[in-house]
Amino acid sequence: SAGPHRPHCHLLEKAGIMNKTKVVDNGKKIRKNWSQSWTVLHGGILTFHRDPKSAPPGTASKTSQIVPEYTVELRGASVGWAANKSSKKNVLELKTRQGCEYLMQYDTESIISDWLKVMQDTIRQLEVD
Ligand code: I3S
Repeated sequence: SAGPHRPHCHLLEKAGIMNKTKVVDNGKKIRKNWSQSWTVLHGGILTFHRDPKSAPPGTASKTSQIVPEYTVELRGASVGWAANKSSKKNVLELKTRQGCEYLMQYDTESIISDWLKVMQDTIRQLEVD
């Protein structure tokens, strides 16, 4: 089990490419802006990175363009399949305790299902911590 000096070392980690958009910001509905994102789950925090393609031309090297766009605390969050939130297939809806909502999408169902499972497990684990 996790000792006091190694918090969350038991939490699952995962990374991959995902399509995402924020849809609610602190309780306020905002316009969708789908973009591809290098998505990392680490220590109960989900980080969506900026799409390097959206960076202005001439912005240093590709590696330095991997910058966070949204960081999402999974403690107290909820996630599930989104119903009627998008015309796209395989869409997840992630709602944070702070009142933000994100849609996450990927055409390959097994990939998005794995993300759903790992986020649900993480949220459950954070409840008992
Ligand atoms: O839920 P909506 O408003 O139909 O979402 C679509 C729009 O955001 C659209 O952009 P405009 O704001 O320029 O209309 C996007 O291009 C679509 O991708 C959005 O719908 P989907 O079904 O792809 O989530």
